[in-house]
Amino acid sequence: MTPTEKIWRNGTFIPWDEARIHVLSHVVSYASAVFEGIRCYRTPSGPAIFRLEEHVRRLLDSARICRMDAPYTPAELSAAIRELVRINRMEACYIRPIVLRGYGAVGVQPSNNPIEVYIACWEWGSYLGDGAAADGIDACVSSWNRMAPNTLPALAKSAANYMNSQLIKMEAVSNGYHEGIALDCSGLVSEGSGENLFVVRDGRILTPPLSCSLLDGITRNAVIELAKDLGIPIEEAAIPREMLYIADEVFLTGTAAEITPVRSVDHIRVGAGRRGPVTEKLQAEFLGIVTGSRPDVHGWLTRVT
Ligand code: PPE
Repeated sequence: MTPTEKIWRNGTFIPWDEARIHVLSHVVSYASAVFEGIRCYRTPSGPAIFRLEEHVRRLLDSARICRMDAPYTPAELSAAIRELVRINRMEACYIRPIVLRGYGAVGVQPSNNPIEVYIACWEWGSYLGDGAAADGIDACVSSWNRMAPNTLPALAKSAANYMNSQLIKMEAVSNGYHEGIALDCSGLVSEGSGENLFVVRDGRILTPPLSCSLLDGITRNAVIELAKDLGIPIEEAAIPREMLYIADEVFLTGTAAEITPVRSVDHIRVGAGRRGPVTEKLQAEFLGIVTGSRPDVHGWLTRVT
């Protein structure tokens, strides 16, 4: 990670190196934080943030689910994010707002710990490796499930959920895969450690519904809209594990991963074992819009300047 100049903290810009917290901050022991991941793209008319409003809304929704009162309005947070990108003179970057419980009392009960908001940005290239977008990645089905309902809130992008993601990812990587795909607690396909999942079979696209313990991904939603634009049938449907082995195409979506094809699952080739035509079409639409070479018909871009 290459540092940028400034980080936004509770309404002011501070130098990157000063964005520190005490080791006994509540968040360190108890993972009491919610966060976002947002991309800003280089376009011919200057840097533009993808679906800023939706990301800010999800951040505040995550905070609400975790009973954290973030003391900023959506408009204030959106303005801070744009200003941060401007101040750091970034053309394209990844933006990470974090709402956390800080230093105060120790113990699970967090009401005497201040809520602090940070926003950082930096340059972040390919999430799943160079060449992943064109060549696809090798994935496995994880031995770790996504969280069961009534354990941790999957719809909240909460730091606590990411120990589950880390376990999925570390297991996958240590076994030689690029990524792990988790099943939900009933054994149905849920999502990747940091991405939503889609399968293509017989010209139809399927993706698991929110009831399968997944993050309501903003890229997922964009892909659903783009498939509709392209006239490709798409639906939310429960996906049994073995569907991954007989799918024509499988791909993952996320802010960091964008749209990444999966070329094998558990060493079983997916389709022809390379990026499929539906995935490629959706990638072209998506990248065309975010980089400004195709019209932003959905109003997904917010210019920074
Ligand atoms: N599921 C999970 C578990 C997840 O972490 C992400 C994003 C998604 C789905 C896709 O959501 P969206 O970005 O709104 O399309 N993962 C973020 C963080 C990854 C990380 O390693 O940090 C991301 O892509 O920014």
